[in-house]
Amino acid sequence: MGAFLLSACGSAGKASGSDSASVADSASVEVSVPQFDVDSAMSYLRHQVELGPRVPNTSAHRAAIDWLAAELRRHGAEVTLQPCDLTAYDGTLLHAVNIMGSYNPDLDDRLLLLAHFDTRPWADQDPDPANHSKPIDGANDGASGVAVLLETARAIARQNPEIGIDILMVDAEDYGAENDEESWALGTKYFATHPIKPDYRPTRAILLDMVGGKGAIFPAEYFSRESAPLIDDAFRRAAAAAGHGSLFPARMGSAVTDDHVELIKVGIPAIDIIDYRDSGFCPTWHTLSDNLDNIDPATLKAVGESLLYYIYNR
Ligand code: AHN
Ligand code: ZN
Repeated sequence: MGAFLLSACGSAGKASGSDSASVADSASVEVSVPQFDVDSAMSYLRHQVELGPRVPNTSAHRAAIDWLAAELRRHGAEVTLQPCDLTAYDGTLLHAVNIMGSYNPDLDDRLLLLAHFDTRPWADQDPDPANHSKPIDGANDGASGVAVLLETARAIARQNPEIGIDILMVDAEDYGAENDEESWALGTKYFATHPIKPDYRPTRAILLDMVGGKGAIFPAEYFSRESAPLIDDAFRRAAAAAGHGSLFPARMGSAVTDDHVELIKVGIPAIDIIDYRDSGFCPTWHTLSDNLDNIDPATLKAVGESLLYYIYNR
């Protein structure tokens, strides 16, 4: 993996004190970016954790599906459900549902934003082996990406970005086996190979994964750079312009098998915004410590503001 360079363009500043921040891009055109309300995002995150672990085939998982579809509808999206029965690596039949909320459904140029909403049934990375068979809260691994996307939906409902946007909550990402790459991202694999509605095809995609951790950092991800260097550059420029450049450094993190890879396999350029440190994934990853105590609202806010800047300055 080679190093890469990019230059953050311009000196865009951000006004405060109103609902919409006024920003000037490099061509000095006034572009209005709606506010990302981190308290609202946190309430979306907390609600998911309060439902209980969103493990496929449980009542908390079914409650999450109903709630996600209702929230997207409440924020004006046209909602499509994609139920699918998926066989996990251990033979378990997972009753999965992908949930998509579409904005400007008639436009052809479509940005797909996705995050998984299911949570891992086993804290198999916990330091205490006694916890390895217990389910995790998934405050970061699952709920954080969903929370940012729901708050993004709320912003889009207030201000139409005039491009096609699909917000996809994918199921059955986290029921995988450590030594089996094909056992992860089952919901997105199904989505990528079975059109959720006739003629549906996004132009590009951004995946959010573990976007609420304390001390998070989001270097570039290998398959993202291979597949979509221009999207990755543009996202990092947007983050810098929104004041969050230090969280999105222009250097390589790691190669991560994640939902975006299933989209890349079918030719959709996609990037993964994922917390990756020198020590690996966020230290709470697949442990019982992936709970509300280890969420930093400032991380959610940085990711949410960067994403909104990207959407409204494309
Ligand atoms: C693997 O562990 C193979 N991929 C990480 C994808 C993931 C799991 N993201 C969140 N949980
Ligand atoms: Zn996980």
